[in-house]
Amino acid sequence: MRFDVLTLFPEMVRAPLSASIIGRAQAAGQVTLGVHDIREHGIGRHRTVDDTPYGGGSGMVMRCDVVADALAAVTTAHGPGKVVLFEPSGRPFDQRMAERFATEAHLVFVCGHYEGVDARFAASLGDRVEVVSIGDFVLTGGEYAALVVIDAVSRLLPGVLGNADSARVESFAPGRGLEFPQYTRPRDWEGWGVPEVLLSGNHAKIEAWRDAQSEERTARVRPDLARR
Ligand code: J9Q
Repeated sequence: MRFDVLTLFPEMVRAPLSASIIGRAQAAGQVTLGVHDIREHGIGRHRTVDDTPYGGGSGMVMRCDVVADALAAVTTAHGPGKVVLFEPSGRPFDQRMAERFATEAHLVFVCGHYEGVDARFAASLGDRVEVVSIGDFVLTGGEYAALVVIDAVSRLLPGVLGNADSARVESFAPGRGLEFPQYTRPRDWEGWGVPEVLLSGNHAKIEAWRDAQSEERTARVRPDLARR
């Protein structure tokens, strides 16, 4: 799968994705990442990428012509792809969206900064763009959102997770609550033991205990998930 990221801060995106499992997926050719500096398409000697909002107000708005030129350069070089624009006003990202994105061959992420991108950019793309938010909080820009989505999508691709990383049944699968608590050695740590049932070797009892723990945790921490 190919990911292209359009950003004003390429170094924020490249380095984190070269580490760990996604780094290994790139080295193995399962994931190809292109990172592109929007400023290369900026206007004039100062490579201007933003301007003050029509109608007034605080902050700066990214110019639609600049962002559209940056996108055109990527699609000319690498073919069209589904465009994902990160904005606080987007549709909320979740595991179902990750699964849908994982069926695409090519995703192009556009990371807005300042007070976002001129609305005509998304409007001009129609069905080719999805405006996405990763949660109800304010970021300085879309770069961390792109990292979150690339991680969540990449680990769903065939072969990206090794056995040790395990694609086991997980939280956020439809109808599933939160994970049960996990323990490993040492068996006693500064007076903290491990629940006796996990040492019992009785797998039916262990499964029942884990199910009860998941249910209790989901009801307490995520009543919104418990209800569905
Ligand atoms: C671009 N706050 O916030 C939550 N999901 C995405 C965002 C975001 C932001 C600012 C700029 C994306």
